[in-house]
Amino acid sequence: MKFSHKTPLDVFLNMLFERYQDKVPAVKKITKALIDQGVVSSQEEIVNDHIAFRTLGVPHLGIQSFEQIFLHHGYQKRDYYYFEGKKLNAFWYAPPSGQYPRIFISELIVDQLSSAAQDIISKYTQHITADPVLSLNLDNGEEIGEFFHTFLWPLPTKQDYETLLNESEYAAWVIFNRYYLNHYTISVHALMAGYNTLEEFDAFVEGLGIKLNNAGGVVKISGDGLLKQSSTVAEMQNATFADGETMLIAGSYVEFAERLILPQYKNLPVEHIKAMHRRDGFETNNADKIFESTYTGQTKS
Ligand code: OOG
Ligand code: NI
Repeated sequence: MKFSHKTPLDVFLNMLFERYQDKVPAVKKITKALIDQGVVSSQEEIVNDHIAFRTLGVPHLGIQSFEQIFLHHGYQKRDYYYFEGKKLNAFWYAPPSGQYPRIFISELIVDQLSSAAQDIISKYTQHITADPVLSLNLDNGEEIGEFFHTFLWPLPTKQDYETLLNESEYAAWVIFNRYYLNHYTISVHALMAGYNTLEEFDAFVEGLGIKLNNAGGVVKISGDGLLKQSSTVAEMQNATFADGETMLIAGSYVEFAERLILPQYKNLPVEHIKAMHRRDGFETNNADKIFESTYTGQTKS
């Protein structure tokens, strides 16, 4: 996805994507291979199914703060998801028009963590005494784009990062990476034959030497069988912590989704099939495993 710098939404989505593709080599590697194979002629031709962000559920931050940016630009809040084991809440947001990706925003339920972990998170965030999104000009695309990459809290020490990592890999990821784009998602059903099923697309990506997240199996399938998802294992980045210590930690990843045609439309001629005829939304059990793309169980294996 790339936009022609028109609306503020175009501007900030573009800023997010530029930084993300510079930091996650798998993004350009997959795009280049698709271009080389003649599947698409540019990044812009790849349909972006959704993008995802992670937040901390503390006063003035979390979903209720972050979502305002997207609600302001015409997104509609849809279903709620709860991840008991990972202690997360999430919602997805439907885009104002077909050309934009869905948004998936999750939030760590901080008050379910141990007091040691809560103390660390509070140490970094307690100086935030007002919702930072309220002081943004939400009509200024550049300002919003910069906001995503502005540090709302200081860098953690390596020790704090590791204490969080032992209890919640999600907490450690957010405390270091903040609102950096977590992933974008290629709609594989929109590609040409040979690449438009998830199984074929996964084989293509693995053929590029890119490792896929195998938590719960490489292909995650919703209960109705209509939403299939896979993702790469997160890119490792050499992190420098507040105390100058360094460590290889998880960054972001790329996801692939195949949305199958809803049963009531399965007899429509293929050329009439639009996004509205396909399975929409997300699936708790798929998402639960997709989160693990940044977890040590995947990045270390
Ligand atoms: C989001 C994981 C869930 C999906 O499509 O179900 C997800 C994350 O890793 O933050 O992206
Ligand atoms: Ni996703």
